[in-house]
Amino acid sequence: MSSPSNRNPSKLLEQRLPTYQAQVEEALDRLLPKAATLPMRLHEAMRYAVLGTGKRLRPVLVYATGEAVGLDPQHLNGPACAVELIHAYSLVHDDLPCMDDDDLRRGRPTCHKAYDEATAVLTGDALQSLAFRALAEETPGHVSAEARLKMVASLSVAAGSRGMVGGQALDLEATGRELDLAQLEDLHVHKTGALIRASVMLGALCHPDYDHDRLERLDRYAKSIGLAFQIRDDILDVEGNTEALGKASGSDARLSKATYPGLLGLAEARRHGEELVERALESLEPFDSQANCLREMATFIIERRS
Ligand code: GRG
Repeated sequence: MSSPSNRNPSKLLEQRLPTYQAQVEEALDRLLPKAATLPMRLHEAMRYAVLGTGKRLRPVLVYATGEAVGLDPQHLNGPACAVELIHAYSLVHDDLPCMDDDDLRRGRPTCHKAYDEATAVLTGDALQSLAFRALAEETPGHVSAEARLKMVASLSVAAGSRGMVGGQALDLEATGRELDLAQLEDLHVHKTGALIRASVMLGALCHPDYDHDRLERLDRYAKSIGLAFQIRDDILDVEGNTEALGKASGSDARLSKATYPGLLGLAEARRHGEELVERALESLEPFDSQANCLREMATFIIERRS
């Protein structure tokens, strides 16, 4: 693929973001069963939960990691769809009355409000299954069966009880309790960070025999931006407004959740986020300009407004 070295790096993500968002949207649209397929209400709800909205940051990370390791992002739709489907399922379940009980998500009624609770539970379940199908069947042909299995295992660990679901369990246990910084970090390394790390890893694992040291650096990058992402999310929950966020602001306070601004204060939380972005950029030092999109993603994550 073409080297971005002769482009203004600060403009790269501006170009890539809409391209990659459109690419994954089209791939998801193809992958999701049509709304007219039986059972129609379930398929309609699955399409409602996934299509037409969302920043698609995790798929963009898959594509941008592909760029960084010298792959053609056109071939990475399988892993890109897989991480977005897991993310969409987690949002549907997280919004349920038995979890955060939210009415608004991505600027629209949450899945259980637009449909009903049972349909929302099944929607999340089916999106999770579809994610693994995307990974197993839509991963580029040059990826060996062994690497494919490794990718399935990585996503499974990231999504499961040692990853995102485990983080959600810690979050539920922590509601109304005080956490120290290490406990808060542990919660978010699992709840939000695991899927962000998996997004980067799946992009890199599509490269046969990718350099071990560089894989570790990519993982360190992903770990840092995962936490920075969560810090920004906590800050936006305090400072953002419901319209811009597309979900209710102030919900952390309503649910008595431990947050970075709550623990550190807003200024220190911001500083901690910036430090994590610096750490992420340091991890990418040996990479050439093909990693510029990843570099810009790190900055975007901490500056985003929604
Ligand atoms: C219920 C199984 C289960 C897991 C829930 C990740 C998670 C665990 C719940 C999501 C709830 C939440 C708001 C977490 C904070 C960070 C986060 C994932 C924010 C939403 O991600 P964005 O900003 O959303 O990427 P869009 O809508 O742009 O895709």
